[in-house]
Amino acid sequence: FILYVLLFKLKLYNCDVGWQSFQAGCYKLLSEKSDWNVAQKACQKMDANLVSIHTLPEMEFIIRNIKKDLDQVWIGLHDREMQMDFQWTDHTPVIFTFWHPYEPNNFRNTQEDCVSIGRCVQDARWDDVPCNTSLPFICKKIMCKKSLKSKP
Ligand SMILES: [Ca+2]
Ligand SMILES: [Ca+2]
Repeated sequence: FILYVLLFKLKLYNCDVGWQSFQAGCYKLLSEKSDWNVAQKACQKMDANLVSIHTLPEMEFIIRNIKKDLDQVWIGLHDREMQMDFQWTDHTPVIFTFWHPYEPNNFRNTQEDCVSIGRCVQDARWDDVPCNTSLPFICKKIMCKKSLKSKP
């Protein structure tokens, strides 16, 4: 029990106010609609990146606690460099995907190079959409100890 309290305190200690924690990550929804590039830059200003997602529990956490009932939000996945070679903006490896069955599709041969969590509330799967679409977005940063957080 003491260990649990300790872990709980550490969690509170490690995520900044306004960020929600899950495992080693801190997550924040930015509800102001932005194109994908602006969204990524806004995350970087907060020492974060657009969210990367690596497990189903992480995906479920994001749907339940961060995305909630929003129609569609940006995540950090993109194939801007090579078509259908998707990468995360935080440079973590792509080990998990949650595509809608018909995605990614570069719909009607339009360039869809940025990835959102889908329109359907029931089926919050991933869809590639044009990067200039305006959507709310989710930033993520990895927890680190306060002492490591200060900038040079
Ligand atoms: Ca594409
Ligand atoms: Ca698509």
